[in-house]
Amino acid sequence: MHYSTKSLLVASSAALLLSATSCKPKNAATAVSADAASKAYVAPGKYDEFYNFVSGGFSGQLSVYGLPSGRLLRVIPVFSVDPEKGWGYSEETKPMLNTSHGTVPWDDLHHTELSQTNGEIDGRWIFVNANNTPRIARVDLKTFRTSEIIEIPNSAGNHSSPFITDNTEYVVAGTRFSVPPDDVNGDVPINSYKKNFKGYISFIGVDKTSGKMDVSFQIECPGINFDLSHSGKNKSSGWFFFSCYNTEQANTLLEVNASQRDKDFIMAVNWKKAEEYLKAGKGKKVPVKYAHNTYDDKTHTSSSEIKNEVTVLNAKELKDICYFIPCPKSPHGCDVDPTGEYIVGSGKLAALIPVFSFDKIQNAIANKQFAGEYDGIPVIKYEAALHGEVQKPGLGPLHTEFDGKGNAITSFFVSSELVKWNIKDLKVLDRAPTYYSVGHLCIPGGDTKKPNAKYVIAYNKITKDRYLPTGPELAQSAQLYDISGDKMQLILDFPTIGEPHYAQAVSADLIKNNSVKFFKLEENSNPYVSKGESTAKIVREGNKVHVYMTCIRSHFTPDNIEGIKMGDEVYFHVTNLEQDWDIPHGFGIKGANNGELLIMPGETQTLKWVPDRVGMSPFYCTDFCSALHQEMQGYIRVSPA
Ligand code: CUK
Repeated sequence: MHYSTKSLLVASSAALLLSATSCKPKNAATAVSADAASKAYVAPGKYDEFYNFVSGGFSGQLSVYGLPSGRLLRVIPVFSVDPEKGWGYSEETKPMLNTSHGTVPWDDLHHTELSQTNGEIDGRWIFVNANNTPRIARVDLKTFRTSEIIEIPNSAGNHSSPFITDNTEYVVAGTRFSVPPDDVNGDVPINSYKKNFKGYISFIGVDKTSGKMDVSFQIECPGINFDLSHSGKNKSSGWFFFSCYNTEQANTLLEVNASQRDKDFIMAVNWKKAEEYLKAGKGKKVPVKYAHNTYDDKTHTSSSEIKNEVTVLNAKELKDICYFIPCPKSPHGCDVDPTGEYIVGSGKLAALIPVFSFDKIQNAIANKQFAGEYDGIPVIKYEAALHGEVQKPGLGPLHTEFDGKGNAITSFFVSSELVKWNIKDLKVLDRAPTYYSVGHLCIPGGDTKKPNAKYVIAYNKITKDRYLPTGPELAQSAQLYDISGDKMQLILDFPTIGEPHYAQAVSADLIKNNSVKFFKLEENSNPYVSKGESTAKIVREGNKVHVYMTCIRSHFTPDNIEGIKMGDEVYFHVTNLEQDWDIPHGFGIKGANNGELLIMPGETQTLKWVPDRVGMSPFYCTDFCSALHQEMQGYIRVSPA
């Protein structure tokens, strides 16, 4: 390769980040050990041991892989329309992509967080974030479908989310871009940043039974960027920790480099205390606009509601809910170990990893070991909060997961490796190259109280020379390492969809037996359901035509549709009468300007169609369903108005 590692060593730290792709570990081809294939091999017909939920980055979707095989099992559409699932095409799913800006049919999904009970994964839901138009979605792990999407007000670039408290009381979000609050006119000079821009963190309450979310409260903070976060656990339960950058509050990162300060911050938030202030009426209700969309598995419809108010606490006024802790150069990952005592901040441009102690933080607060204030918020002295530093661990630390045996594994983007180190004595124990430029990493349960440290997976940004060329853009990839022994051992590469950021993995036993196999037809309360072929019909209301249609192997009823005129809006309400596992039907019309449907057994979905010409439009089932699948078809006749 024409890259040189020497240049890395002499480059400035900022340039290091930019030149990340130039670092190619040695022995790329020989790094896999001899028994690797058998370790990743899952025989045909056998199930994988883990589900791996992987963020799809700018695809806006969530992918599901089996581990250790790396087999792609499903792509769950969340924030982007998806023809394969009819997501965002059917009238029933369109409202799920609604926001206060109208329909936003795309987003950038970075982080995944499985719901927890008592700090352990409970297998009920997975939460994911939309980075662009700030939203959080909840995916139901019984159906592997998106059940709910909530927009976050007073935010932009919802990066620091959707991390949860240890009993899933809240999904927490921190804004990446500070912006003028929604209730003031944002039409201000951009260089009035320091005066007008604020950073918000949001606590989105989750109903224990239904999982339904609502924005419980927000905390207004100085105008800095929140990057990542994690909940406390055990002793630090009730606290939340955020990494922050751009503490110089620069409105342009061109001349004033965002990383000019020697130290940015970790922000520690006492959310139990914040709850007390809320109860005591210290919250201020402010007008905002945000969408809240829910999908119902009985009516098979979704509804979207715009909410108008949020309760805000002010961090500056309430001096004891937020504390800053200095953290070297542009902290990215902010990870809490399984005991809840150690908080790891990963400064992207730092040559060390600081590890903070929850006990010491508490001590420092009690004894006012402060180094002054930042925008009215106490700053704890670095040394007072520090457990210690991992020295020379690698270049460009990003994220850390834990093995539950007292060790941490950190990803290094620039030096392209995973590094295992001991939390207590801060000694590096092992390092393994990644191919190349790893971002996030994942150990099953690796951010919970109970990691299952059989594997670590690295999610890489660059795969030059790892896969067959596919034009200018190459697949991004995951790499699976066996970590059951002392040394990390690479056993598998597999490509991912979109750009993988965070991912989580969980034992398949927690999820697989709860999987819904089909929807019960007798429970289908969609307003346009036909529960049998005898109730299929065509109803005209002015220029709207409702076709109540059924499908079952291997025909649609009705399959000859006449009486449609130019200027009509035709709604095909298609009910899949099947009551069997894995027998969806599809519905596509020639020239369809609203995409297609995919209808699960027992479900009703609606395709709106506005004919664009007089003539004959055939339709057919798009999902192979039986030997007579090719016969599953029909005609729509369109006549002049
Ligand atoms: S970020 Cu992507 S590698 Cu958005 Cu969690 Cu760190």
